[in-house]
Amino acid sequence: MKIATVDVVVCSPDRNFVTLRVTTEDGLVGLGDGTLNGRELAVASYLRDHVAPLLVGRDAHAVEDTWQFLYRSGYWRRGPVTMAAIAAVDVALWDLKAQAAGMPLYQLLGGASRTGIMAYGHASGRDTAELFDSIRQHLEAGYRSIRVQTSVPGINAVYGVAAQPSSEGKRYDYEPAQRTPLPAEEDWDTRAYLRHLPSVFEAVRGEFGPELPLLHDGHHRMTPIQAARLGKDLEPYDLFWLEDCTPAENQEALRLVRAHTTTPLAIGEVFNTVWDYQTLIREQLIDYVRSAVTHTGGITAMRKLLDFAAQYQIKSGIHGPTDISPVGMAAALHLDLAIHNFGIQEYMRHGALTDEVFRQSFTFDDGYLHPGNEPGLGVTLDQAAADRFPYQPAYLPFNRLKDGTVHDW
Ligand code: EZ4
Ligand code: CO
Repeated sequence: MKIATVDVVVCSPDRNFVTLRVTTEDGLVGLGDGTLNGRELAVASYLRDHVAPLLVGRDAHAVEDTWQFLYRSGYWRRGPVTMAAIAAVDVALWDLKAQAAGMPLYQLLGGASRTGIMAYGHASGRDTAELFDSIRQHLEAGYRSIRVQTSVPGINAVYGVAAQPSSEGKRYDYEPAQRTPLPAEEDWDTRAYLRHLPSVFEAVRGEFGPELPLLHDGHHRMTPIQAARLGKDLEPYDLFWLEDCTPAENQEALRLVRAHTTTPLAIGEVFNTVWDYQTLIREQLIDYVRSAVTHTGGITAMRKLLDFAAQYQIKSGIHGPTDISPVGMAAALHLDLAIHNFGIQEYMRHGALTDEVFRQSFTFDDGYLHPGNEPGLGVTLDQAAADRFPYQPAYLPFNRLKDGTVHDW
């Protein structure tokens, strides 16, 4: 199964996506996702200029060998651009192998370990009434686990909160990347946030009861001692997880957080290799691995990372925002279905334009996703549709403290 052509499709239906398309001499087409939010063209160039020429003529079946070749032979290791590019190749090759086998990819990963993949959605509101509406809409849309983000009094723009309430007839669509030539500037005050957030969870538990799994994303904005306090303050509300409480490239920081709270911790959406997790996993400082298949070297690397985590009773919580393309989502779903230590899957739903470009076979029913049973990933790309949506510059916002200091995303 020799690789005949390798090309990169950059398109922007609803938002930017980088897709790798690998075609074999017998005409099979495999897809991989290399989307890196706000840095899309860097991955596109890495793939087009430095990886595609190396792949033509190689055996598409050699998934492990190709991964090792790209990781080791480039000399420069790790980093989000490199690992997104390797992920795109890896997922495209797994797609091809499963198509050649005539099986859905999860069968090649060991077969299904469950009947469905529990998913969580993103509810948000600028106040309690708006937040409750958003949670109800998610429940009606079939979600059975909900991430809760809200505005904070005194802060003008908070990440994770939709600017438009979904009750105004618009589809709820929190999309942090703005289609502007410069990143938007937001503000932040950690003390105000720490004071306000527990009252929000108290209100949500009061309205929706004790059973509904609730999650929250701290987006790396706390120091270890602040995160320890928030974890303690949220214990009465029984969170499924508190995500990205500190900037975790300092893995040791989690020792302090862990020593003070039993709120489960999830970390890793900005990580890109197993090395970012060494201390976190070996010392059992987290409960969920948040990496995306798309940003962590693909199925091959994620499988090894999650097998390592499994030895320490740490589960998966694969990153699945809308900046993971339907190709990257499908890869996550096949892996979710196959691994034993599955935890939960993030699922935000793409917009209608994205669905015009990417035809998908996965389903979402009563809280559970399933990747479907088409051979391969089960996703195809409509090139004519992609051509209608050319790349548009779009950047994630950043935030400053009251005195003007740039703070963590
Ligand atoms: O802000 O994917 O948990 N999910 C998240 C996401 C991230 C975006 C950044 O590209 O934090 O919404
Ligand atoms: Co997050």
